[in-house]
Amino acid sequence: SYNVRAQTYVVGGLGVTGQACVRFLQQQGAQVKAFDTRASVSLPNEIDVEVTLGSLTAAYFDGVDVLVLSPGLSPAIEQVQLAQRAGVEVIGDVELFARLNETPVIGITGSNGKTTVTLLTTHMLNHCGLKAVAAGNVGLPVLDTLANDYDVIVLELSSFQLETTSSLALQAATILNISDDHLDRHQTFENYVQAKQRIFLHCNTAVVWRDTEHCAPQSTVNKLSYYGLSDVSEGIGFRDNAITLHGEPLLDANQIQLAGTHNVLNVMASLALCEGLQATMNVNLIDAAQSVTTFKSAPHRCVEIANINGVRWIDDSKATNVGATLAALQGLAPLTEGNIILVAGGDAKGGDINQLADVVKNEVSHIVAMGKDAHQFAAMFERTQIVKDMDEAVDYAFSHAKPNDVVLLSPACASLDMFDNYIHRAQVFASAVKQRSQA
Ligand code: UMA
Ligand code: ADP
Repeated sequence: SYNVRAQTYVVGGLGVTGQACVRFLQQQGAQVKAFDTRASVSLPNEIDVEVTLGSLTAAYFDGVDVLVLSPGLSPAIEQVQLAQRAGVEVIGDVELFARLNETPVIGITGSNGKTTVTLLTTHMLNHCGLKAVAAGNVGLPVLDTLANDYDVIVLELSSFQLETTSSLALQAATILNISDDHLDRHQTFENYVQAKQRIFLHCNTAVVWRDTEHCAPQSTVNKLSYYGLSDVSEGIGFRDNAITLHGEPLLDANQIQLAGTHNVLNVMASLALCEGLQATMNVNLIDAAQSVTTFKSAPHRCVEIANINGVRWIDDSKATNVGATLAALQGLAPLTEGNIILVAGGDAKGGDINQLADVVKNEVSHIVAMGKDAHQFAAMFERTQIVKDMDEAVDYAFSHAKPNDVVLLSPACASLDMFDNYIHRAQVFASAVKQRSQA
């Protein structure tokens, strides 16, 4: 087996992942030092490690065996190039985990729905009496799961994490969907798809949405398990407003607490992932399906935060790409009597905002756009108002919304040009709405 102690490591990046790597490697008794590309980093007191900020000298990698790179850092940066030229192996924290882990793992990637499916699958498995934990991109660094005794680990994997992972064995895995995202980092759509496809490299059951492109495995897997909204006798399907398994009804769609068709698909994917685990452990799919009735959405994903004079204000700040905003508009339109006012903008990360054009024309009365790529919304849709910040956006929406309208914050963009993150963006939105409601 892989001997951590025998190697000398550099940890690249000191965010949540880098800190977990330093802690873990030191506990294992390995030699570790770390770098961060930023001018300063703040570390908790208990972490004691040699840190180099900014550029590195060529000698920095002398005697180093492995660079564990954080997902937020591109393998193309000069520090990583330096390591590669020095013959240092470059891996991510998920690869390190994969070399040491002996617990069954489920893997989930995709442009949208990862966190929802990760949390829902974990909820289902816990409900079935297994000790399951959600980890990875969802927030808990994977290495932090190794100290505990779990029956199964449910891993949310970003394209960045998959890029530096090569030996991760998965009992069941899925690419939920693929639409433009992170093109600023992956350069081309094809590279982005190839990063996601790495999830199937050592996969037992591949869970596949039967009605989409790019998501079926392009490498060999043991078993394929299909799901989708069609009425079918194989795998997971849909008939008479119910999710079916091998043609038999499993769960009435009315019992799903999450809004929108995309969430029916999320439930299906989660059920199929649980079914994929049946080869190694006892999972009762009827129990798993029943647990959906008690699952609530994570915050900032199409959640109503206020109803003021008949206008519903919805926080979908987690919509950081075009695919998520499309799903929100398509999901909300049938449930909205009045108009939808869309609050959007930020950093489009190279994604194509024009993909929203058709839905926006049919479903949206005004767009209020802010941030770096606001002009892209204005170029797509005539009734777009560009604003300087969230306060001005909420003001504008307030003065234009009529009873039965919905004001939807679903930016189709990352928040980082104006806010700390999508949570901060949601908080600024919510407090602006609250202020107006009290005025
Ligand atoms: N950074 C630098 N220099 C460094 C290190 C980091 O500039 O030396 C910057 C990065 O460019 C990035 C930020 O700091 O803007 C954070 O990067 P990081 O790699 O340190 O991130 P972590 O704090 O370790 O968090 C990461 C995931 N973040 C990213 O991949 C950007 C978290 O997912 C994840 O929860 C965590 O590991 C635990 O596994 C967040 C995310 O935004 C939710 N993910 C992206 C997404 O979902 O779209 C991929
Ligand atoms: P991720 O972790 O992939 O970002 P989340 O579950 O956090 O996914 O949801 C992110 C955004 O995508 C939210 O705006 C949510 O409403 C939307 N969304 C969730 N599931 C899907 C899906 N299956 N297809 C398209 N959009 C989705």
